[in-house]
Amino acid sequence: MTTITLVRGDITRQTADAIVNAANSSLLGGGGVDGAIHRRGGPAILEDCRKLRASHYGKGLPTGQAVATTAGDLDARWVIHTVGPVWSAAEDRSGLLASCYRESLRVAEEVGARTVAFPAVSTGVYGWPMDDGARIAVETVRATDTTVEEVRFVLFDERAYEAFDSVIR
Ligand code: AR6
Repeated sequence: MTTITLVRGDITRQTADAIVNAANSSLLGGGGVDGAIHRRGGPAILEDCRKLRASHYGKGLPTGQAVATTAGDLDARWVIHTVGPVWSAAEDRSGLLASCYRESLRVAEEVGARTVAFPAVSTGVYGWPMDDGARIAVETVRATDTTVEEVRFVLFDERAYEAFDSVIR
């Protein structure tokens, strides 16, 4: 059984086996969670990301997929980078958002992580409505069969926390 917990705060301050990054396909950094992770985690993470771009992911990491790197100076063993979909009112991309959580858990299991901290993927720069993003996140984790023991959603502000809390209840 996977336990789901909610925490309000900065994901880069968490202690966990793996911390999930809301990255973009380039894997070379950005704003939001991505910027914060690279800032606090230091250059080792970017170095690993560059190696991935030079090998398996020459065209970048596709939306909905996930890949692990070192966590550098973060209090974690791995950062799992996943690329959320950009919100679209015209097209239903929720399958891709669900895939981010599923694939991140698959990678977490592969590397042997038992505790995984997730941000609310796609709900920042990528514009996904928070309530819907929270619903997809929680439902997908609940529906995924995994050896990961704790999934911790780390929510940056009160509104995000409330959105996740109301889905959990
Ligand atoms: N800890 C926890 N949550 C955070 C933090 C933090 N330090 N910082 C922001 N959030 P975003 P996306 C929340 O924009 O929407 C980057 O430029 C934020 O309030 O980080 O998937 C990437 O390179 C929001 O609720 O990710 C991509 O280009 C949630 O985390 C693009 O943004 C996700 O916001 C990805 O956009």
